[in-house]
Amino acid sequence: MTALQQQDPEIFSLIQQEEVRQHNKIRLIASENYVSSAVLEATGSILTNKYSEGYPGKRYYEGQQLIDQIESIAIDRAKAVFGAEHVNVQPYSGSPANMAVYLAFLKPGDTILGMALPHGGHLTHGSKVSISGKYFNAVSYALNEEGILDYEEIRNKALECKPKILIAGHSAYPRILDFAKFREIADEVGALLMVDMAHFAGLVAGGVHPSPFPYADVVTTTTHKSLRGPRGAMIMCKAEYAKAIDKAVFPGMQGGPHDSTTAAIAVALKEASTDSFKKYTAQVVENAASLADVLIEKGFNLVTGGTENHLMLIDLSNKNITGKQAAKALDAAGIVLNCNSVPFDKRKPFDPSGIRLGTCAITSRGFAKAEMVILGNMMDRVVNNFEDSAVLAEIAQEVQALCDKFPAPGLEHIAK
Ligand code: DSN
Repeated sequence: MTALQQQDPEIFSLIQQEEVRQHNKIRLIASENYVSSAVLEATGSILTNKYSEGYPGKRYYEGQQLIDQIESIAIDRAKAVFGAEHVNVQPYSGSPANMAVYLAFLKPGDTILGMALPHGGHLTHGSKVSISGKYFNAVSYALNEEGILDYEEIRNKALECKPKILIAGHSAYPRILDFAKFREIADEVGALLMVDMAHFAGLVAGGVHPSPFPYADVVTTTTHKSLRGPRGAMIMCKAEYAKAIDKAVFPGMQGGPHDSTTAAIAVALKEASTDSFKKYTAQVVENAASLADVLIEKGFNLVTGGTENHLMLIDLSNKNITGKQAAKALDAAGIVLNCNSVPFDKRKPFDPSGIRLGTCAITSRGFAKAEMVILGNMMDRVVNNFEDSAVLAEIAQEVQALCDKFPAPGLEHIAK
């Protein structure tokens, strides 16, 4: 018996059931992944016992001999992987990381310009329900009719509102961003360029997506999506902004960093610098393209007509099913993703017209082209039979049989 099993069988059992769920399901939530056992081990280590306000060599509490080394290794590895001049590995997650950037450079009421939430942007890029839209004058740019970024529209908006920060980045945009264009616009209006690469950080690390680093003043990212690390975040910036960023993270936004997360970020970054990670990210993109081909062939309407990264956004308006109905039916069939607004959606965000999916997690467990064909066919069957629980149950069994052949990282002990 493990200590947890003995002391808290209720929580132990729920975690065990979640392990089985993560093994048995095809996980397509575009922001999720499977971390390695090494990342898990660091995340669950005794480093959680330590408090370390401050930065390596400049802490408020003593006993940092080893923590300083861990944080410095994480920083150095991030610099090496991304070619960043300065790195802060302490943000608790992506949202506080973005807030820290605003705190570093803005006063309440200042203007930011980011991608509209219903068009694929993130809550923290200025949505009115987020602090980013309440404390700042948040202006947003939208996509064109085809669901593609229109850089002329971004430029016009920027010339009009003169933002202090121009934000590039997204949660649900299946295309590669033109960072050079964003830089040009930022320079024209005298704005800082912030890139939130949370979704595609792993692809940048693996060299299969253009890097924002030559262009951006500040880059934020979570560490747990395509980068396959623990739940955390980093802010990377040009050296000239290092002081402002560090001061904004601590003491501006946060107290002590989560040292166990910092260690796990270091482990993930070591993994991200390997050839096998490069191959993994190439496969993520290849899998997304293969799955997109199958779905298009089945008559699914992919926003922008396809994908260039790890994710797809599907408008189901032509399929006689809402995003929520599709997501629920797919979940019942063992295929897990989220419903999502599509650009110019006529439905409400909680009950939108689309679904979003990504290939990071399934690629981590070894799915490749053949499995994308099987998966695309299964998704089509679910959508065509979403009210037939017998068909959904049959597909769930097929999903489980497929998953049994592909043990996921960290969950090898569940595989039969
Ligand atoms: N919740 C994340 C996502 O799913 O994209 C973003 O914060």
